Amino acid sequence: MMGHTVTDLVLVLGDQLSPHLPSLRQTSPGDADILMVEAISETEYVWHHRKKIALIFSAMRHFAAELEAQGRRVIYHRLDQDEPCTDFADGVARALKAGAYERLIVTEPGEWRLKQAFETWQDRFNLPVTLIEDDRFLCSHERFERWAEGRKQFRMEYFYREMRRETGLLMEGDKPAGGQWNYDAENRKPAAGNLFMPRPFRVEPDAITRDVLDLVANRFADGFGDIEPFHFAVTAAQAEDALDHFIEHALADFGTYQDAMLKGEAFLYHSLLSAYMNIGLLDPLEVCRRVEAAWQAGDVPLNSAEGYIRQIIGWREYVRGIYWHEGPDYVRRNALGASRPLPDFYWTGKTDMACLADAIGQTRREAYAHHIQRLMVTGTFALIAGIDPHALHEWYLAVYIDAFEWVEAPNTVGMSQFADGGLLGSKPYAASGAYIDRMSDYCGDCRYKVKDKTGPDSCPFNSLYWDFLDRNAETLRGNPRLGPVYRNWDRMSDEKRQAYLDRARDVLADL
Ligand code: FAD
Ligand code: DLZ
Ligand code: SF4
Repeated sequence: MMGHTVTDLVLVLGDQLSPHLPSLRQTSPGDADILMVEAISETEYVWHHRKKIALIFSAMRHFAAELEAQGRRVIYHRLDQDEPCTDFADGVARALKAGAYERLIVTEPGEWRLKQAFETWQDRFNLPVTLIEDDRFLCSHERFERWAEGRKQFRMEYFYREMRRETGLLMEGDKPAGGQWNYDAENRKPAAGNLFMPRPFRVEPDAITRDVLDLVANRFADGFGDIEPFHFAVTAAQAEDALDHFIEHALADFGTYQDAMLKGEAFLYHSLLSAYMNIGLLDPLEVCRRVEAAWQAGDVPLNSAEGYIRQIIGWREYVRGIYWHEGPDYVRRNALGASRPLPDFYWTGKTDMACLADAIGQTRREAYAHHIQRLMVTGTFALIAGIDPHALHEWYLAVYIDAFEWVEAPNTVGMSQFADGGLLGSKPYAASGAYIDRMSDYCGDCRYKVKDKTGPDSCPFNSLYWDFLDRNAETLRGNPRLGPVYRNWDRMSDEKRQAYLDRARDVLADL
């Protein structure tokens, strides 16, 4: 009989479910076993939405079955087995006890927390541990460092143009298609409800998903968010169908209504593809090529195709670069010294502010809110109310289906809360209620009055906005983009300024 020739153990994480994962490409069934672990530690590092746990477990189980069908041997630890693994190291230790592996291979994880832990394993397990760079991104660490070198401020737009040139997406020779790099000026229209609004893509749960839903319901009985209905894609083939659905039904209007919000409409013209790209079911560059092809075929306008592609090869790659460039302490930054605890209504959705109640309510139900709800409703409120950015970071990391630290943290700590002091954005996304009123239909039914500035029923955003600027004047007054705003504040009468500050004090006391 032939001896056992398997020498490598490949650990595959719950957001690495791609057949083209470098650690899978670089090993073959004959010489490597795969290890996948539903780990207690991973379900507990934040209070994850139950749909997020269910998506990851179901997608992991489906992926393991696909690997097995390709002839791979998969050691798979379930959370509902007799003695579940406490963490990844526990899973590795068990595998090393059972098999004589000579090397452990992992594609680098998406978080500093795990990267730092994995770097101790070589000594801990007395075995060579190879961390391979994750090449499912367009911009390697080295490429981002080259871009970042010598820049005092990072601006997405310049990074994005380089990614356009390097991928050739929407390029005509060395010129951007249509003559402009960015069509955002066309992308700020409010939406109105209509019967033809696209319905989100849905998959019926199969037996594997049903098992996982039962596990999550039992084990996380007090967990955050609704488990059912559960209609996410859990395989690459289903995620492909979700992409087709988006391109056919929503992409054409994506650009125009990108910033719009409508009561009771959680999804509008958004793609709902972030989670699939983040866990590996869809390849981001493939997604962009499909979007470009839809534009080339004349099916969708340029402002939508460009707007969509920019989010992926621009924002998504840019925030990832910043996350790794800035280091593990990035999530602790607090440039504005904000320290108020996160209000309970971020978890319960119970608030009279209609915009927040809607965004948080749908977050509880769907584990989803689109970008403008995250940035300009939950994000702006926390910013102007002075909420501790780390607490808010943990909230975003928990509640969204697509949340992994490499993408969530720069969006929260940097873009939304300005807690990195303006590294990522040129000014804080502070706004009064007027912005939400312009971009949504929330204010009409709200208990608060968006046109009332300082009265007892005035929209809380109105007074918190000025209170925020006043509170942070020392840090923000010198910001060139805020100069006109501070001049407005200075021109107000003392009584008016005091009325804003008094109303803000009452609003904050009520939190
Ligand atoms: P669409 O509106 O259809 O956009 C298309 C794609 O572009 C998305 O799928 C996503 O891959 C990418 N994208 C768009 N905006 C961004 C962005 N700012 N950064 C990175 N990628 C982007 N996105 C996550 O994937 N995970 C997160 O944990 C996350 N946390 C966020 C926290 C805050 C405070 C904010 C303001 C934004 C956050 N985002 C996050 C970015 C963005 O809100 C989501 O990517 C988007 O809402 C996902 O829904 P969608 O797939 O329907 O996106
Ligand atoms: C988010 C998550 C959860 C809830 N559970 C698991 C798990 O049990 N096993 C696993 O391999 N991955 C899980 N994940 C995803 C990891 O937390 C993710 O790989 C890291 O956060 C790195 O991005
Ligand atoms: Fe939100 Fe203010 Fe409008 Fe109410 S009035 S929905 S609190 S912006």
